[in-house]
Amino acid sequence: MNKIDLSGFKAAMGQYLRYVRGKKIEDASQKDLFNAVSSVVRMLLIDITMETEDRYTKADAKRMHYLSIEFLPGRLLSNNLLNLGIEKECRDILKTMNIDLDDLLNEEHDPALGNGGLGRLAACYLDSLATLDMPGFGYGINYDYGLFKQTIMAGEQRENPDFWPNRSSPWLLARSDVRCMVPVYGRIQGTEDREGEYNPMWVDWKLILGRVHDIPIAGFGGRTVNRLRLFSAWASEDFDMQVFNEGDYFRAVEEKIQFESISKILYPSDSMAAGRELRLVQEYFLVACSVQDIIRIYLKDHEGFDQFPDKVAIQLNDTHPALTVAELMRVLVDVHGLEWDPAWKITTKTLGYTNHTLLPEALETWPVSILKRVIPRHLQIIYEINRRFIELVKQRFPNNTRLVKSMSIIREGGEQRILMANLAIIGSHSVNGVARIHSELVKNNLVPDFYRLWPERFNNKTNGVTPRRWILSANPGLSGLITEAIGDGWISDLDQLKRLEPLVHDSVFLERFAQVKRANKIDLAEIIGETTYVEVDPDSIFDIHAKRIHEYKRQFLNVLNIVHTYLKIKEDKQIPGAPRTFIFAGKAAPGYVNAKLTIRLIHGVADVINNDPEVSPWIRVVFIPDYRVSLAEALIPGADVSEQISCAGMEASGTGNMKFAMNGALTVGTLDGATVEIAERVGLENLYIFGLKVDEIAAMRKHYNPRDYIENNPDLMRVMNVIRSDLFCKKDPGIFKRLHDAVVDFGDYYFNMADFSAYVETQNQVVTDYCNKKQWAERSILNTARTGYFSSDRAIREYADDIWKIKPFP
Ligand code: 26V
Repeated sequence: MNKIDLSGFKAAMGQYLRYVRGKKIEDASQKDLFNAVSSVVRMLLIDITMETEDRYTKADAKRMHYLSIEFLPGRLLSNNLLNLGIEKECRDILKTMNIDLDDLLNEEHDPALGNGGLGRLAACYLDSLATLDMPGFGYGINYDYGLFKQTIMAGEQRENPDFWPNRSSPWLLARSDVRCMVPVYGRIQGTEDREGEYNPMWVDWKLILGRVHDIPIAGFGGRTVNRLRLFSAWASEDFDMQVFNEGDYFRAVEEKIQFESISKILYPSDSMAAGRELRLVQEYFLVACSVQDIIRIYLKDHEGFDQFPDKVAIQLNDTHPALTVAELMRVLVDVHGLEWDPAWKITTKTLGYTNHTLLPEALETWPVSILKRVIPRHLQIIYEINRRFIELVKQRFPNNTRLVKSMSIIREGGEQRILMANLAIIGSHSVNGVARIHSELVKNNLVPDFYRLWPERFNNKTNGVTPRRWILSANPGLSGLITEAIGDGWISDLDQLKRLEPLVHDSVFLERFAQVKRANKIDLAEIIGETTYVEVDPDSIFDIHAKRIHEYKRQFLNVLNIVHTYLKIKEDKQIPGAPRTFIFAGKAAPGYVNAKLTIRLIHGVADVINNDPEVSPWIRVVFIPDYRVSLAEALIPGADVSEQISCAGMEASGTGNMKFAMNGALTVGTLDGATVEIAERVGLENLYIFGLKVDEIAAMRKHYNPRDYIENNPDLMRVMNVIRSDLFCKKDPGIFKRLHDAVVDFGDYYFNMADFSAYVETQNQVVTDYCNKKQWAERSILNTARTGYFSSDRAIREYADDIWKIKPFP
C-alpha cells in the first residue's frame, strides 16, 4: 500500500472550516466536522485521480464505461478511508482533537440512487475496477430525489422524499468544464443531399444540457481512483431565449421547469415507471450524455473511428440504457458521417448487455408513439436496424414467420411497442446473465431464438460483491480476526479465505469467531431497540429476511412459518428448541398493493406475538424500517440465518445471499439465482436448501392447485385460516383476505403452498442444529471460508477478460 502523507491533515481541516464554512474549529458541528474530514480526503482522492488518468492516457488504455440508471454507492467516508489505507491514522489524528471518527461517519447521508440489487451491484463493480487498477468508469444520473425514505405508521409503509445533497456533497466534484448537449423532441424532415441521396434531418428539436458531477471511486490500496460520472438536466439559456423571444413568458418558464425535472427523481421499480414518458426521457438523457462524453474522451487521443472498439467498451446495465444502440449509430452516422455498415460494426463490437431479470412485468417495452414524439430520429434508426436484422433472419431461417415475429424489435398487435431487450441483444456482441442458472434460463426460456441465431454471444457472469464494504468495513470484528489468522491478503484476494478452513479444528479460533458474531448481534439488538422499540435477545437465533418486498421473494412464506410456530406454541403447547428473532427489512414499491399489505401483515403478526407472554420468550418478530446500504451493513454481520427463499427461477442472482454467507450466516434457501452456486461451494451440509426446483415448477405450473396442499395439510389449513381471520388486523378487519385469496383463489403464482411443508421442516432443523453451538460455529466459519468466489473482483476479472478486453494499469 502506498503511504499517504497526513502531516497536513489537521491544518487542512482547520482551513476548510475557517475559509469554506466560516467557523472556528471549536464552533463546528458534527456535520461541519464530517464535511471538513471529507473535504481533506477528497483532496487526496483528486491527486490520485489525476495520477491515475495520466497513467491511462500514457498507456492509451482501453476504457470501459458502465452505463446504469442506478448506482447505490452507500456512505463513502469510511470506505474511502479504508481503501486509501488511512483509517487508523485518521482516527488517531481526530482523537487528538477529541473527535470520535465513528460519530462523524454517522453524519453522512446514505445516497439512495438505486432501488436495490441492480444499483448496488454497479457500485460493487466500480469498487473492484478501481481496486484492480482497471480503467472502468460509471455513468449515471444525479437525481435530486433518490428512492423514497420508508417510515412505518401504525404498521403501514409511508413514503417520504429523500433529497440528497446532490450539489453540496463533499464527494461530488462539479465539472463545469464538461457539458453535454442533448437534442430532444422535434420532427424528421426528409431531404436529399447533393448526390441526391435520401438524407433525413432532425429539426425543431429542443436542447437539454447535461451538467456533470464526478464522484471519485477509490480502489483498495490507494493506487487508483476512477470516477462515477453523474448527469443532471438543465435547460440552457439559449433555449430560454428562443421561447422568450416568441413572447410567451409563462410557457418558457414552464418548459424550463419541465426539462429540469428530467433528473429530479429516481423511479421506484414498479409498474408506475412503465410507460411514463419522463422515464423514457431519463433513459435517453443518460444515454445521450454518456455517449457524447465517451466519444469526446476517445477523440482527444484518436482520429477517426477505426480504433473505437479497441479503445472503448460500453456495458449496458440491464435495458434501461439500451437506447445506446440507436444513439451510438446516430452519432456515428449523422454527426461523424460514417456509412451504416462500418458504424454498425463499431456499435456491436463496443456494446455488451447484461440481463438482470426474467420477470415478464419487469421487461421494458416502450410504445412507438412515445419514441416518435421524444426521439424521432432514434425511432427511424431502430426501424432500419430492425429491417436489416429481419433480412438476416430470413436468410438464415427462410420461411419462418414465427421466428421473425419473436425476434423483431417491434411488437405488433395492438399498440406497436419497442422491445428493449431485443434491441440490446441485436446491438451487442455479448449478452450475459448474472448467475449460472439465470444465464441458462436467458438462453433457453427468455430468448431461445436469439440463442439459436447467435450462441457465441451468450455467456454467464455470476454476480459478486466487494469484500471491502461487505466484510472489511461492515464487520471490523470479523475482519480483525481473519487478518490475525491469515494476514490481510484476503482483502484483495478473497479466495485466501480458504485458509480459514483448517481453523474449524482450532477451539480458540472457534470461540473467538462465535464471540465476534455475538458482539455483532448485541450491536444489532441495540439498533432494533432504537428503531422498533422491541427488545430482542442477542442469544436468540437472528433470522434475517432483508430485501425488496416482492411476492416472488416470498416474505409471505416466511410469515406463514412464523404463524405456524406461533400456533404450535399457543394451541399445541409445543415449545421450540431455541428462541428465535425473525427480522425483516425492505421497501415495497409505492404502487404495489400486495407488497405493502405484506408489510402490514408482518407488523400485525409481530404485534400479536411480541405482546403475548406465552409466546414472546420463544419467538419475536421485528420489521426494521428504511432498508438501505448503511442499514444492510449493520444487519448482515449480526445474522445467524439468511433467508433466500424466492420461488425458484425468479431471482436472477441475488447479492444479499453472498453478503450474508461471507459474514458467517447459514442460508435457508431455494435453488434459485446464485444461491445454487453458494450451495455448491459451501457444501450442502453447511446450509439449508429446500423446496421446488426450477424444472419442477415449470412442470407443475399448468396443473398446480394450491388448494390440494391446503386440504392435505392440517397445519397449513390452520395457518391460512388464521391469516384470513382478523387476529392480525383487529383494527382493520378483513385486510389480509387479499393476501390469502392471492394464494387460495388466484393460483398462488409463486408456489407458497407447495413449498410450505418443506420450509417448515427446514426451519425446525435449523433450530435443532443451532443448539449444537460448536458445530454451528464450524459451519459458520466454513461459509466465510468458502465464499471467496463471490468477490466482485472475480466477477470483474471475468468481465474484463471475456467481454471488455481491458487490462489493469497498476
Ligand atoms: C423491476 C420491476 C419493475 C416492474 C415491476 C416488478 C419489477 C421487479 C423487479 C425489477 C428489477 C429488475 C432488475 C433488477 O434489479 N434485477 C436484480 O439485479 C440484481 C443484480 O444483478 C440481482 O441480484 C437480482 O436477483 C435481480 O432481481
